Amino acid sequence: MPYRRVLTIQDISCVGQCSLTVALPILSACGLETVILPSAVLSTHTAGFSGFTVRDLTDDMPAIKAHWQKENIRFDAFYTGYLGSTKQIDYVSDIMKTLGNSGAPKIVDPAMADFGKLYPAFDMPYVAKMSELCAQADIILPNITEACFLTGMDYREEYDQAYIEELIAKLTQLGTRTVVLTGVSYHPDKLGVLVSESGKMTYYEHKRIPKSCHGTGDVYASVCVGAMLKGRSVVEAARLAADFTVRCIENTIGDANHWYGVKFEPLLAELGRELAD
Ligand code: PXL
Repeated sequence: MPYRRVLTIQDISCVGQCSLTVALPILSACGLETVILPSAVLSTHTAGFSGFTVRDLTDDMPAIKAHWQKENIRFDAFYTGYLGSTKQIDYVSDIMKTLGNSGAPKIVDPAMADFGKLYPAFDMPYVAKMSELCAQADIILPNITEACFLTGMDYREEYDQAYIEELIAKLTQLGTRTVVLTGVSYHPDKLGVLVSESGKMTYYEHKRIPKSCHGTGDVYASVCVGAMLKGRSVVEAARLAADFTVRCIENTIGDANHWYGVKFEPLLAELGRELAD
């Protein structure tokens, strides 16, 4: 496999095992050169801590991009996650349009919502901008809540295959060809991921661990991106990421104090071996 350079744009939550503190080690363990562009710096993530600090880095982006351009720095792939503002999404879109090597995929995790609700920092204008970013992406990785916000469909806790297929159809109408929809469950003790590639759907079902852990969306997306950039098909990458995320949750649930993220680090060497050339 060629040595590839990926740019990932998401926040640094200093404490909380999510976003860049998950993406950087995971992509590096996959064997990829990982360049980061922090969208914001927070003292912790926003799901469960109170009084966190936030520094939005939107206004730093144009100068960072200009410097990279002057140095002729280019990327083989882009992967975006939790972003800082609607204005920032325009900058991110411009970076992806101008700093890619030929064929560099644009992979967007529209990290903005879960369990039927937007994260505290976001509102409907942000959702509209994120839909525009998804329209330009080659691959998007929403959960069901995010898919509902992106498409305007009602969020449901209980649903059938027809509902999921309608979600996928509407996501595809946004303009992206490949959708990796996470958190799809047709049985109470099972969970899965649905991959749609130009309308061809593949569902991978795995066991559901009866506890949800924060940060698993970021672990999932990072492994999936890492595996795709290491040459795995989207379906293979989606499976590998699901299995890895399950192992991370299993490695964490015995520790009641560890509520804010998953203990993924002890499993990184295993992931590196799975994706070794
Ligand atoms: O894991 C998604 C995420 C990323 N970054 C921040 C968050 C969250 C989810 O709540 O708060 C700052």
